Amino acid sequence: MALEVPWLFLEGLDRCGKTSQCRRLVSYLEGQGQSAELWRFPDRSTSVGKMISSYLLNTSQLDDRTIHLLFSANCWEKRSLMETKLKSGTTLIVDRYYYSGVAFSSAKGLDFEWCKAPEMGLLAPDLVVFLDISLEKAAERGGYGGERYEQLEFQRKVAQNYKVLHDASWKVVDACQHIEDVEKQLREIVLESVMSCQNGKPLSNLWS
Ligand code: DGP
Ligand code: NA
Ligand code: NA
Repeated sequence: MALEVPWLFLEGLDRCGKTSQCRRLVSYLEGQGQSAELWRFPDRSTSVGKMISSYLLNTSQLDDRTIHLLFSANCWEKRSLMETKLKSGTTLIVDRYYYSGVAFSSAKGLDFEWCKAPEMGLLAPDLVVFLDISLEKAAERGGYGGERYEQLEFQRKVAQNYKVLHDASWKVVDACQHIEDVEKQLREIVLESVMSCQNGKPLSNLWS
């Protein structure tokens, strides 16, 4: 089945501004009369998501591979709803998706291919947008340090992993810019992808 709406996800280090930008994009699209929803991974509302949340808040401990598989399971449990939404013409703007899994879990030393394996068969998006922020700038922003991974040394490794994962299909936006300038660039990227979707694009799976 061909889709006439794009869907995309935003990736980046903690505090790069993804969440605010995702919200702004969704209201923009709705203002244009388009059906759009903001999704976010991890989705902390499910029972798997609650285990992830308590791990991130340091109130529980889990083996590195176990937590990775929970992050994957959290994507899998939303897969069929995701497909339904997309087929019904809703654009999904997703705050993190599978690249976070590889970037963060392999920062603990897990093998890249091992990390990618459980994500095979998840829906592949039309577009990955990477909000690029320097480590120092991210650390200066409010609230940093609250959760398990929000530490400079760890984020440095995550940043290196994103560089390895990065390919030519990603759009990179400089997230050190003023919030309105980031927003403007994201709108342009989304409009471009709406145009290229008008003839219908097949829905595909990872990792193809
Ligand atoms: P937030 O986006 O603020 O809800 O934070 C989620 C945190 O979890 C963030 O530090 C990135 C991290 N994360 C997201 N996906 C994965 C994953 O699949 N594996 C691991 N280890 N961490 C992840
Ligand atoms: Na976070
Ligand atoms: Na966030």
